Amino acid sequence: MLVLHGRVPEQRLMGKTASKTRTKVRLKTERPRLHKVILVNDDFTPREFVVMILKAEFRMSEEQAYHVMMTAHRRGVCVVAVYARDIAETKATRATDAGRAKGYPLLFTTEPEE
Ligand code: TYC
Repeated sequence: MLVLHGRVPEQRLMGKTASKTRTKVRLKTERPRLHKVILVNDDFTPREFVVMILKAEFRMSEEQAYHVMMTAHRRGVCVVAVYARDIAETKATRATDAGRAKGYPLLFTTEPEE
């Protein structure tokens, strides 16, 4: 009886044309990316209204909200906060809708971090 020891070459076992698909095992589970909520400036929404929305939807103090509003006012946009994707989207939608309900073009967008 012939006993083979050690590694038999893959080509020999599978024939000349057959090939094996090797799927890499992922040992690491990456955390889902956080998403930024971004406040966008416009020329119509009153400053106090923006501050009120930031306090209500993003649980900011008057001072934090004023600072974020003024940053968007001066630079065009300001990152408000970061959250898991659905939370970021829900808050951005609720805050944008609150402006729309008053006839303002106030806009909050979201984007993934890095
Ligand atoms: N630019 C607005 C004004 O002068 C105020 C404002 C600030 C509006 C930030 C939107 O994201 C905003 N009334």
